[in-house]
Amino acid sequence: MPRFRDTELSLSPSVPRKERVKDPKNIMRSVDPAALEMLAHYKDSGIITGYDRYVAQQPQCAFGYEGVCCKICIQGPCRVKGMEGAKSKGVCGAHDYTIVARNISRLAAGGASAHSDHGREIVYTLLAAARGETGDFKVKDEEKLRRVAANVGISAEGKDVNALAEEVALAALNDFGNITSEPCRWLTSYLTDGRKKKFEDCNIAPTSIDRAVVNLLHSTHMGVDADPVNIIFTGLRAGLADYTGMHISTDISDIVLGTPEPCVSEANLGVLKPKKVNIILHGHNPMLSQTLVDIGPEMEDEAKAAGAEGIQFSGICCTGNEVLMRSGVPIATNFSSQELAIMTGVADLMIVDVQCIMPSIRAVAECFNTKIVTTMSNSKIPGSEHIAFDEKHAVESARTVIRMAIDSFKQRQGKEYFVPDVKSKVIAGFSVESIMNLFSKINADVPMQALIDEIEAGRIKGVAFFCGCNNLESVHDQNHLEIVKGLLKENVFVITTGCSAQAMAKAGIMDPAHVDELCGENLAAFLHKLEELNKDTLTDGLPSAFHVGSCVDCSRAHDFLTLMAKTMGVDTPKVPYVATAPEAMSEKAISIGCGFVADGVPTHVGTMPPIEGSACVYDIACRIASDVYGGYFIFETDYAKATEKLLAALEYRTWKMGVHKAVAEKFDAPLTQNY
Ligand code: MSK
Repeated sequence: MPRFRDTELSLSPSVPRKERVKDPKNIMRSVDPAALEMLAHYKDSGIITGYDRYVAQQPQCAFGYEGVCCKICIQGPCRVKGMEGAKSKGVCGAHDYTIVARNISRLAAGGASAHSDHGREIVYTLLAAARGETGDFKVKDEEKLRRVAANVGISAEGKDVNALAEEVALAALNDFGNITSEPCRWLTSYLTDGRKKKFEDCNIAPTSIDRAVVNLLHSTHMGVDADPVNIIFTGLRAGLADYTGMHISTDISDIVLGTPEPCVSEANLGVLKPKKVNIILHGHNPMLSQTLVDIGPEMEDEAKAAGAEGIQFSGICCTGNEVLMRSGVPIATNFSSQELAIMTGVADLMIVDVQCIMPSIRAVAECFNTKIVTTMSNSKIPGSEHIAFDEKHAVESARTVIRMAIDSFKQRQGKEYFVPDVKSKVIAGFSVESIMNLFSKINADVPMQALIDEIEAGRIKGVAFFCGCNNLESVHDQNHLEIVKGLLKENVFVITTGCSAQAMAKAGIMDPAHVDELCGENLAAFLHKLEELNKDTLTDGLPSAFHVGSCVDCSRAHDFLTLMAKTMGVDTPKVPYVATAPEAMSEKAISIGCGFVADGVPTHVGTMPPIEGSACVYDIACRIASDVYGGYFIFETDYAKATEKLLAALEYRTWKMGVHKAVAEKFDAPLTQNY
């Protein structure tokens, strides 16, 4: 057992920068068999995808890659060389550490604004529903509304459902623009006491989401904060603003659309049906897409009258995850391969909302018979059609979109298509509530104790949370799949969101049939026991990895951690829990990572953010963060090494917890809270 924290955990990635550049001639840019079939089929077609554009960008600028290119004022861009020491500075005199810290923290601000603005849109929908301004949405999960109200300290007494919903919506909006010095309610209501104190002591608890982002942009403006520790910790505050925005999104989405329960579905391009009207739902905000799915059945006859066998919805990225979790809509694919879904030739219409939508889809769609429809005022693509989402006319807009898709289906007839016959069975829909329902069959009073007992007995090594994107820099899906396989074999309980979950879904990791082959003996036994005890509600068994939702549902992963900590009677940095973003790509991945580090979690990132240009900032992220918050970053691009590092982090925590417990028992003393 590790007696001291392995210092290798926080050292530089095992693969040097030079070797991370992919061989442009190697077309094996994915491990997804459907993606590979598509790329091979269209090899000589001249159609350009993200896989080609990544190669065309090589070699990428090393200054930008390492984060030492400063464009914050217009004297720049300034490029500095950290290895040359203090003599290499920007025009204003900024060192490498100031430049790298500012650049990376600004990425966290971008991520926090994306997640939280998404949350704000959802809150306005609840507010409109509560005030009777729309008949298209209502409170679907009243129990969740009451639970959320209680969590954030709103009394439900004597209030009807709409009055309570209005109060919850207004309280959530207050977290965006609170003018007092009180920290955000959707943050502090969900933390351990230890975390609350830590964030207060370190002054990183945001008082409002908008202010945290504005404050970060101000402090990283030219000539303001030059101290890398201060800048990075301001970035962590943005990470906590991101946490707040994600939590609001998840809570309010559950209230309006329903809290997910286990469901059966499928994933990969084989879910597209040539003889049906195929509508692909892509982006992150689920409101209009869920409306489409809900009214789909009543539009089936119109589709059939047009000669189709019906309507087939499928999803990409996190809108796809949202409709999978609540309605079992199949996943077409994930981020890197979004253009390939259009290239099947059977996608009649792709409706997009916000985030992770490659602008290139419109150009690819021109080669096929696919209509691209944008829906949000802040997210338009030149040349595509726009139908503005408005919570008061959602059903009307959804009908219009479906009719456009039916028209597109008619025009597609007789045209060539190519749909790889590749798909996997998926069991998804695991909210924290639904996982606790499963666990409650083992321990009705304290459901989480069921998992803690397995960990404390050494049968399960801990929990790994997989999240984040694809990154065209890496081999599509490979890091996700290799790391999860490594951890499952070592009996680690896995929960996952985002494109990571979609990579696993496509690869069959969410098919219960593969549990015995993928999981270590102890983990498989635990899953089978849960299946047996829940067989009255689980029709198709349990998967090896639990899909807990979309990007904003990383809040569910925070809640899972907090619940573990509270059940164990410790603060989060003592919990055997790790997070990984094996193919991180977006600014949101950075803000999510900052939130997990602040929440005391060893957080692996499998693609390099622009941080290597400053040894000082690298050290703050990997070591100083650990000393202060208990959580830290692990940057490692090699999946085998990353697996080892994640396991080492779990083993260290389990070992330390065992020692502390033994001491507490021996001396009949309270369990130490040190970590
Ligand atoms: S969609 S943020 S590529 S997970 Fe949420 Fe996937 Fe990352 Fe977008």
